[in-house]
Amino acid sequence: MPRIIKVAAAQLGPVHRDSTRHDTLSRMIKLLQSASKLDSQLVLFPETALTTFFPRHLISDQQELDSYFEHADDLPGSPTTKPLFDEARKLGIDICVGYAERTAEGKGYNTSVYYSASQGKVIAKYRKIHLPGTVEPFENPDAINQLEKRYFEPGNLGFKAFRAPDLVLGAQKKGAGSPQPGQGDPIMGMMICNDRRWAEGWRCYGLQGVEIVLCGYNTAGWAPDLWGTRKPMTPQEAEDDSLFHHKLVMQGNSYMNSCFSVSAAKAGLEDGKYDLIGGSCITSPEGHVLAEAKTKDDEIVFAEIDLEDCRQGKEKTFDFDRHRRVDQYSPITLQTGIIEPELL
Ligand code: CDV
Repeated sequence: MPRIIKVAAAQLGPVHRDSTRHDTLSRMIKLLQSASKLDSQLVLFPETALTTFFPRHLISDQQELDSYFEHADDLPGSPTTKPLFDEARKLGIDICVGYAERTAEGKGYNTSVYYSASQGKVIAKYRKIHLPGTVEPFENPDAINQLEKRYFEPGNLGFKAFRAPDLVLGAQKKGAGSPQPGQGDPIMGMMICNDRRWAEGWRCYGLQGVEIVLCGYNTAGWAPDLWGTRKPMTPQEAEDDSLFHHKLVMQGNSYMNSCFSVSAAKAGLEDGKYDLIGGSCITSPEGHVLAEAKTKDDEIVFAEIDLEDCRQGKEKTFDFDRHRRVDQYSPITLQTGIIEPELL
């Protein structure tokens, strides 16, 4: 039976250090309204959607740093974010939003939440697990920094899939006969930016039968100190490569876990000079790009998808139950770094 759902990535153009929260929220609401005209049921916003990607800066002014974080636990009820969630509720669109979270205990996380419009509340939260970059800035004064390890703790909520209610017709519910794989409400997983490059997270979701992975990102087009300079590149070549790697991991991991993925960029020249790639896209369980951003500005990327398309991979090539050999995979959880074979 088809399980059709209309999904969208809301790509944002740059949000600058001096952009006001009011302006950014207005842009996000406008994108939501555009997505609504296409009958979107679910809209994904980028990582740290509400602010500039501040971890590129070494910020010593605590007041400025605090201004990039959400301090409230309840985003839909917090004055700085409420209008977005109110609009989502009004339009009947689920939203997934990335933001910097400051907990009551003072810890910082790079977080995203999933808000269900029909429930009128956040039903799932994810905290970024693979924090890239460094604690201290690079020695090169011209380097593009990535200070996420300085400002955030590694996520502590795991890769926990969840079901989103009221998006597909005729979903099987608890207690209505024995559970049939691929018949219930859609199974979602969230990840944030750098997480998408790590097969481990995808597999954790794959093992929960994930059907749609949502991933917001801020990905530099030019960051030689971060990525290495063994093969010198022009800024354009570096940006092309960065975009290539983004699509490679979204397509490859969607295929290997038989799921759709939606990815949303914050794109363009942020803070006047820091280039972020675009390339927000929706990919299929067979690894194809179904829709893709054409600009590096505010843009809706939309596709109507049928979750039934996940079944082929999950039941054949990637039927985990029949084909996985966990007794041979121990290095994956026992080891972090590389241990090379002994020298000859
Ligand atoms: N925000 C990110 O996590 N960015 C990383 C890179 C650029 C360090 C990414 O994987 O895209």
